Amino acid sequence: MNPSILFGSVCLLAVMTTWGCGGGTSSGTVRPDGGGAGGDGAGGGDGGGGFADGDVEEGSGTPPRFSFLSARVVGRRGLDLRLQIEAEDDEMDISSVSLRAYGPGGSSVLLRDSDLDGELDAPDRAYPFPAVFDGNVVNDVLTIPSFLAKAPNTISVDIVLLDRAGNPSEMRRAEVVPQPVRNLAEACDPTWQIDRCKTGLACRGEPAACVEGVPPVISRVSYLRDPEGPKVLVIGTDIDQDVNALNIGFLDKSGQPKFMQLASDFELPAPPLVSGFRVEEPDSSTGNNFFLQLQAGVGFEEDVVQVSVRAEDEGGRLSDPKVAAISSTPMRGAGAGCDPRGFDRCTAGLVCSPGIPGISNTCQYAGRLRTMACNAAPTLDPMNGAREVIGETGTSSLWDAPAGCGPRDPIDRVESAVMLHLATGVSKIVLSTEHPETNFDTMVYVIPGCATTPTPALGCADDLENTVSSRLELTNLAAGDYLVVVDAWGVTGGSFRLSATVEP
Ligand SMILES: [Ca+2]
Ligand SMILES: [Ca+2]
Ligand SMILES: [Ca+2]
Ligand SMILES: [Ca+2]
Repeated sequence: MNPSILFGSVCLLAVMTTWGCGGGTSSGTVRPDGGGAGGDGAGGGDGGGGFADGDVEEGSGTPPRFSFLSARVVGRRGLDLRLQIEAEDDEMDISSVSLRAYGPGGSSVLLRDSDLDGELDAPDRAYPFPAVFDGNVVNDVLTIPSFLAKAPNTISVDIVLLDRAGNPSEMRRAEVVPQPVRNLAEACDPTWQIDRCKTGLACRGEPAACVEGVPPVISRVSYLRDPEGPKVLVIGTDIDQDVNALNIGFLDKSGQPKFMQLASDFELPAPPLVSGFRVEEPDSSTGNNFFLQLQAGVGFEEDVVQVSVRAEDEGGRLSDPKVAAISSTPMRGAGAGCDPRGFDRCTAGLVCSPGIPGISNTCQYAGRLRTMACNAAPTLDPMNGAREVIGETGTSSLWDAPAGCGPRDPIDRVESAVMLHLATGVSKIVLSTEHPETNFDTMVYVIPGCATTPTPALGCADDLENTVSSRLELTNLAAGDYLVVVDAWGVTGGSFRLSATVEP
């Protein structure tokens, strides 16, 4: 768990993403570090990492072989790192990229906050690389969103490719090519790959040139009661793709500013009373649409009965304010349209599917969706060599972690389903997400069969000491098929590596 902003001793979780990279519920190939709520992905241990010293357990097959590597800065804000990778692998099983970064003078740049205490502490970080092979050759691009937000001094990177068996390639170094910045009226690349416009300018037109930007527009705000504390949901657009902050105002029932104390736990001296706050998200980098979800502490809505929201872009341009009064979440029945971001909810036994914002979603029977998810799930078969799965959380929640597994028993968090096949019984099995590919706060639990109806879990694990990754040990497990759920504790999911180690 990693609460971000604290609100009177209770938690306010903030997540803002663009739809293009997941809408806070799903993820692209590599998801950005979500702002706020458990934002910086943690990856626990170093087992299997390309730079780990000595304890890499090399598996079968042959290692990937580099033929070309380049690195450059791309993106709307010049914060994304684009790696062009050409390599070969005889088994065509390249699965991740392990990376180290260096600043001026060869100084090592810290990339990872392994214990999520807010301080970066580890120099290596691994990213899933779902490479597409042509024969045994890969020529692919891996873009890491917001890489330079955390590591702004990076001028070169060392890369090691890892395959599914854990074989590391030789290390390759690439100098990071900077992204040129264009001024008003200069030609520009609207995809931000070749260059970008100066802060506050947009790239538009035929041929594309840097022009003055326009303010964002907020299309919808809801302020909804919730057992975990009221939620503020905001969606809007900015055709310049440069929203970087949301200003949230607290109002009483007559629409006047309401002053509250925004406090960290036990903070002294007590912070001043404020009638609102600002959520900054300099990391969001793509897409015209933005989405913000905030959650305040239980009871907050008794004092603040309305909120007003204004979006602000990089040029300081403000949207018109939009006000929402506290209300109950609208409920939808089977087959009805729904919004997967939480503007409404499906009634009991139904799930808003497919859970992808911006397209048509409807309330569907959860049992049917669970069967489909089990059928589509990758399989761990540790007796037959399938000892790990690298995956990403999906777009909806079909299972919840059992009560007591993690703090505050979050529900409706996005997850990934993995089937575990045991040909024979085992005296012990260890399921772990403690790997560098894991970049969100995981909870891991095991349920017999596919669990299409509520079924007690055989065990659940949340955080290991000093990391938010999970390690679940089960003993005396009979032969059969089990469902392993890699669920998110926080409101954002991400990518993970799940390993299974068995003792017969
Ligand atoms: Ca290989
Ligand atoms: Ca704008
Ligand atoms: Ca879930
Ligand atoms: Ca956890």
